Amino acid sequence: MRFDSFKTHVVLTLTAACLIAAPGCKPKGTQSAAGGDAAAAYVAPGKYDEFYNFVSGGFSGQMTVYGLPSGRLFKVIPVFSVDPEKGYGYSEESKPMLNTSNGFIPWDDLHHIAISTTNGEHDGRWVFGNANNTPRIARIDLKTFKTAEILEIPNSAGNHSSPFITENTEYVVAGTRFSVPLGGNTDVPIDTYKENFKGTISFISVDQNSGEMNIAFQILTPGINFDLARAGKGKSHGWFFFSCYNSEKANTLLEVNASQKDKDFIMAVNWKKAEEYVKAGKAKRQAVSYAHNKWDDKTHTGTSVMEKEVLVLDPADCPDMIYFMPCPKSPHGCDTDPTGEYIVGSGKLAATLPVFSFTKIQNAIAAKDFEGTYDGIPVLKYESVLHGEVQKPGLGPLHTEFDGNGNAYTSFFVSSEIVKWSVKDLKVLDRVPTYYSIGHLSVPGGPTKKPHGKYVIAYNKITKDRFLPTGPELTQSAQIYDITGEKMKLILDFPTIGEPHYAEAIPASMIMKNSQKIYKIEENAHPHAAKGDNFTRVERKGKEVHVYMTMIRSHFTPDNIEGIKMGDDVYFHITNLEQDWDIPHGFAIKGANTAELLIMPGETSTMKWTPSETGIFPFYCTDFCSALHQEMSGYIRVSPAGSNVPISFGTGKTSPSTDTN
Ligand code: K7E
Ligand code: CUA
Repeated sequence: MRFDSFKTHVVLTLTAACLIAAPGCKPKGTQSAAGGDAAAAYVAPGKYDEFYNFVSGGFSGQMTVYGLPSGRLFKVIPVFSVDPEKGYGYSEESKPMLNTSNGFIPWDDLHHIAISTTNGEHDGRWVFGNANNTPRIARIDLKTFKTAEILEIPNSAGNHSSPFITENTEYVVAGTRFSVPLGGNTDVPIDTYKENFKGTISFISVDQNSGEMNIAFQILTPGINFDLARAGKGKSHGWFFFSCYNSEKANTLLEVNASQKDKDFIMAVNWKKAEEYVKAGKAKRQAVSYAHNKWDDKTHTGTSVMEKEVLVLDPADCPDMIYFMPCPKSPHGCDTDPTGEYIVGSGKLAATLPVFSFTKIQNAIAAKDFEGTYDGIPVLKYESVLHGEVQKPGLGPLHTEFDGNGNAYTSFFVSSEIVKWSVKDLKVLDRVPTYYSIGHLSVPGGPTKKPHGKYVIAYNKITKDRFLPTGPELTQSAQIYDITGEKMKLILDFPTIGEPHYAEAIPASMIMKNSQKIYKIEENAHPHAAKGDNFTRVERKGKEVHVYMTMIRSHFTPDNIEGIKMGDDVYFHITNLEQDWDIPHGFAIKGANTAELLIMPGETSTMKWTPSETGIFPFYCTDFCSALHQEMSGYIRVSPAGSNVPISFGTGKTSPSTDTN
């Protein structure tokens, strides 16, 4: 979330001097802003990092991959935004990945990621990310670090509470940030919010072999806003918890109108029960339209299909499926501890940090210990389900992560710090300042049943004086703290891309052993692949010219092409014949108003080019691939529309010896 309005609100409504000075005021007795034990983050040249850190790219729409503890950037994975560096969203094959029911969308805002788990522990298969703006979930394959699938979510507007996964990655779950009118007539006055606006949460099934996602069912909810969520695990496996705000159902000036009530909610969903209702035929079919985009590693091509239907459960038909738990003031993060017994709600405007007990929730439900209902849904009594409150933890709690030793780490935006506390007795154990105004935080394995621990990383909203200035916008940044001792120790600042929100870290050993080195050329099933120089050719089909080209160190075949005419669309289908790790070739042609192509070993990729004038257009390889990379180039001739220059093509037809004749 962006915090501008939140800050204003806090300054207006709370009086603590520290708040007005926020962001960046330093709690007493903390170490100085500079320094830190940088040696602890040092990874010597040629040595590997211990963890991969998958970090959301915020408004860049991408996901980034860093090493921990070095903070070195390894990769920007293009997900929801076009990326000229890799030709993503520009190559003909990748364009379908960004298709939606609103057409091709070149940008989105990625806030949260989730690494797949088995039995509640990281398994290193996939990482999921959310598109916050035009609601979608992406699945990235961790063998190739490529976006393998993007599924749009209908009946959603602002897919913030997402993606969160169940213990065995049975489901990826997504809650809508904005409630909106659903179904047939959505053209209604905004001030009919209370009658007409509804929320949904979506349970997206994941095929355990292929990873393929499908919307299993949606649950209709009252017209509130969903912020974040977590699955239960261990004893609470089968349940899901969502933080909700705007229980006031305000539709204007939310910073005031959605902060009226003393408490909002955490919504507890019994998804095993929901599954039973779906099986029993309680879900209604609803006609909708949403894009389902899949990448095929064999054809090196994305396809986009419009899905037409979704199953919706209405809680009115499904008793004992969802419950509300009161949670102080506008909860943001909602995090379950490694045992699954404790659920931490972080009320952004609250002075305490409530911790709920799953056992008490179950007991209260069994005893029908309700304080009333909200839109027909039972509301549990706060005191009955509360494990306890962390007293005076800090100001503006946002998110909580866990280590494997019974400790929790909560980020505090307003007081700009990480606070370590004991889950069992709720005592504050330590606090360190962050520079500045931390949003999310991450402990390696923090959301799993078996956290890997060792570090906590702060993803900050404001950078101020931490790095060399770069004009009005400073780099985004993160900070790493060593948590192996009793006290947290700052060991490194590192810049990040976009605005980082949630991130997860996983031991490198769980990923690197599976990392794919090449695509096998014999498995290339692209319909336009040229799997050897003898398959290269140029074919005219009316106003379309198809160039079937290969690339290998250090030439293109063909590299001289003639017979293109004004008014033609030229499709370069280029196959990289290399079968060697880390030898992509690039392709760029003068005047192309798209991007380059960056083609992996064994892959085929297509660029569409429409010449805008006659003449000779050079093309070249953009990735320095050999000592003769600079020689890896060619020419294409474009003649006037009526010209009778025939199609011709070749490479090395004119050898240097004949050239001297
Ligand atoms: Cu940045 Cu997860 Cu969108 Cu909190 S949210 S910070
Ligand atoms: Cu191929 Cu440079």
